[in-house]
Amino acid sequence: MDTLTVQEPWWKTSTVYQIYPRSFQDSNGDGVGDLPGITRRVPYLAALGVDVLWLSPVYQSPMKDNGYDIANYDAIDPLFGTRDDFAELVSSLHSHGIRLVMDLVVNHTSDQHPWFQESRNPDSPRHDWYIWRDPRRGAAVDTYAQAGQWRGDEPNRWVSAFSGPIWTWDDIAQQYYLHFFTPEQPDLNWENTDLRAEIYAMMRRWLDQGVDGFRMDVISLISKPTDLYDDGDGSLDSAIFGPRFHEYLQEMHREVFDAYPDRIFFTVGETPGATPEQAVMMTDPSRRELDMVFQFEHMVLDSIDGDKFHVQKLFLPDMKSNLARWTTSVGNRGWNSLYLSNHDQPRPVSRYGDDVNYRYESATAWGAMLHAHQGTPFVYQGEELGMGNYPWTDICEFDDVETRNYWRDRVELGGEDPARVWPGVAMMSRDNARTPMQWDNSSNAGFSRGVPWLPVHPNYRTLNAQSQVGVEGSIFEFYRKMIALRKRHPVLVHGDFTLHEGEQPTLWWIERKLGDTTLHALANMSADPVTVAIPNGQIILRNIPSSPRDNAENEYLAPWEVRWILTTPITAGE
Ligand code: TEU
Repeated sequence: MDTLTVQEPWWKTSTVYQIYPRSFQDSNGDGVGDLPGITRRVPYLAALGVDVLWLSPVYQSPMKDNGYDIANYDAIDPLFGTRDDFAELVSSLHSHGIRLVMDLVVNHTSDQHPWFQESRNPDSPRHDWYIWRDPRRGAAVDTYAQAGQWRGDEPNRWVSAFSGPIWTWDDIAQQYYLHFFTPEQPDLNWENTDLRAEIYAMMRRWLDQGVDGFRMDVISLISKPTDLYDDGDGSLDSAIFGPRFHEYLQEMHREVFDAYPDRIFFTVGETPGATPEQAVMMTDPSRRELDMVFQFEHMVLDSIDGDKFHVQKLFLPDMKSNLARWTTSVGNRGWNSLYLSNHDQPRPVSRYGDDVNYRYESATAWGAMLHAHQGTPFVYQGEELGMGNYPWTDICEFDDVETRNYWRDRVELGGEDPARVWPGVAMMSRDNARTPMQWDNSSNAGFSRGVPWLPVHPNYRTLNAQSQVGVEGSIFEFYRKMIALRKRHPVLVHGDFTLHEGEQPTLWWIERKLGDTTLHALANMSADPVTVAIPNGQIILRNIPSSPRDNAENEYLAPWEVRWILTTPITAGE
């Protein structure tokens, strides 16, 4: 093993698994997943071989955005369990060698947080902890747009991430407050020094509980741009990376992580709107900001006109070149995260693969090509089983606030043809990722003995963990093998990256090189065979069994076939 590897922080060789607690495992029959449920499944995570668990929010919350609206940063919501349940989870994870990363949601809180309640009093020292503005002078209070949502004298006409204005009037404060997401998620005012100190202290309290780091929700929005308060239109795209953003991250690093010189933490910032150049600024270790960030460019390649619910089939070369650009430009100067799915995105096997005819092949091909890039891979619960989008039939079935608001704006208020809006909503809704985890073929897929908060996918009788764990040829076993290979082959972690360009559009071919070792990852991302001269070498991962009939083994790739081929001076040319 090269010396580089030895000195590298542990998160470079890690694979992260994300759990959305509501949907993972219910233990008390209330239909919602909980902490004891997760603890029960730690051996499953250990079997998969992941190193880190990222837990979506479990803090006390009115659940207007399923926990991304926090009312008490130090309390576990009773829906999920108790502090003791949390301590038990930490100790079980650690005893299995798995680290725990918490979701840190500090761009905003819930409107039920005591800070916000105090802030509504203009005389309170906490008034300045949120962002309050007077109505626009001279503007009539009316309902000129989107009935019921706008008053007309909002400080400006910026639109929130989940539809409607970013301003909500508060009768007690007699002012508007700012919220980039729902009105129940008021934005914190990071300009306030006392507030920042309070957030850092809260983060240290979690690290003192044994937590190993944070995934930072929409961290790129914490420093508000100076023109945000001007009269005019605008959207969140222009609110990212405000003037004090890097200063705040560096201060957080000093105040929180530097307080523990003997521990190496893991931080990943969720940064919608980031470019590779900004990612390098945030993740260059010498700048002491973050370890890695989630980029979003590759998540919008299939959307039309910047509307996430208006989608077309992905043009694969766009994905290849996007991931290649991020890999080469962030590369070793900073560090990349690698993901195709999370709790906000539809299921990749349905979005990019073929969940009708080639579920196993396409799920494994996408997984293996993603993991062949340079960065830390993230697996979202159920991805390792090939779970797909839910067959929605009616808008009433959705729970997600983003989906419901979009439908309201477009169809109910906007008068658009429901038949035109529906396919994009069904394909892209965040609830596709949030249906319960499919554990076995018992009722409710073994997720809950009560009534699940979202419906279980009807395919659970055949598609479930029980039918895959330990079963050769399953998606789970493929992921397990792939995750283990990262540990054995430093080329996957450190190797230089090249994308073979100008190839057939459905062929994806990546080369990684470290010293004398070359790893070829190549896949046919379609249902039609692809003819290609496949390099000789040791096949360390493949999703199609080789067969005696396969006499043209090295000349073509079967539908959705992926191979990882290792060539060293010894194997080359064999
Ligand atoms: O998401 C932030 C974000 O950018 C969302 O607008 C995201 O793009 C959208 O969900 C995709 O359709 C984070 C969390 O991941 C999300 O679950 C929260 O709802 C949001 O922040 C507010 O906290």
